[in-house]
Amino acid sequence: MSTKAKGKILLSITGFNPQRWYELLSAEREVVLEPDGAADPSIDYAVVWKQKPGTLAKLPNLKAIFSIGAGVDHVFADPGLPDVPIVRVVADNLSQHMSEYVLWRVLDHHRQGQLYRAQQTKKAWHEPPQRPAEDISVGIMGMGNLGRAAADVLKAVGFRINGWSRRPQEVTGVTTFSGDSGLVPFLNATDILVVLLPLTDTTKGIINYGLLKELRRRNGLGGAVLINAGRGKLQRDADILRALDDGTLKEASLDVFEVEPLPKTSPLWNHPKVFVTPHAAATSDPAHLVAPMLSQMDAFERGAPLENVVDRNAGY
Ligand code: NDP
Ligand code: OXD
Repeated sequence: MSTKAKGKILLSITGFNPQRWYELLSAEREVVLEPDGAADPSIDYAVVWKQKPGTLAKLPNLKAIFSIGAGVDHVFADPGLPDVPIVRVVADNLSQHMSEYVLWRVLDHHRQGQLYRAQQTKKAWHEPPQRPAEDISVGIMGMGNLGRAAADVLKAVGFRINGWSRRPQEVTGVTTFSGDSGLVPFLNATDILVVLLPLTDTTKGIINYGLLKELRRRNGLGGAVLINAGRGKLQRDADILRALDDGTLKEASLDVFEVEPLPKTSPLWNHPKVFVTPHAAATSDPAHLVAPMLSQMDAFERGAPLENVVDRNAGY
């Protein structure tokens, strides 16, 4: 098929430079960065990250929207969203990045990284007690592609794993919980909480003080730990600060925040018990993600169904 016969792409990205995505996509298809005027009937696909609200409503012949991330809350944030399939990223490369982040943060809390960093600044030589990984239960909220991949890696190191999802599921070597009725039992059995949920109407604000109170605090870690790499609006930053300050939480690793970039005035930046990363747990790499996106478009044009299509009712 010639380049001309292939459907045209609108690349609509805010927050970072789209150049690499543009180069790789345009190697095979015509790509534009802004719709042409009030309405652009020539566009077939939109490849987006936090597209400007209203942009997609100007594309009367749009056939599908491709999110360049696994999360799609940024797509749904557009009130003029057309009713076409939304495809999200499911890719080994992304799962690998996320599993590395989760393993890194779990091990750092488990092996007392905060304590050793503080000791080093004081040149203090003190060896705290050590517990084996099997004494610690890591609870993963969101047992989707990323949660299950992280569970595999943590299991291999020896941690006990609990998983919580919307619908019941069975995962080898994981104690699974689901739905509203499974949430408190899941939390009561969890020492380190890893959040890998999507942001939806149901999950917004779920990581609040009441939820953190339900975490187990009986183990060699010296308190419960929160790791959030899902979305910032799942959590209430103020509740996390309260929980850290009154001992409900021992420590937190936060990759995502209610407002991003995290405002310079946020007390989370300087909190001695908080480890901050700038929404960088698993970065979408165009070198790995553009080829499968283009293959999907080719297959779709040959009549195949799209894969990894978001369930609009569930919101993820
Ligand atoms: P999936 O859609 O594969 O998995 C989502 C999981 O969350 C599923 O297990 C789902 O349950 C569960 N879930 C959704 N809603 C609820 C609910 N109301 N109650 C209980 N469980 C629920 O997503 P991914 O694993 O691919 O990605 C997860 C999220 O990670 C993304 O949405 C994104 O926000 C975030 N992310 C963050 C990145 C970063 O750099 N910080 C990078 C990439 C993604 P069920 O299995 O029953 O459907
Ligand atoms: C994603 C992200 O959703 O990077 O993929 O946050």
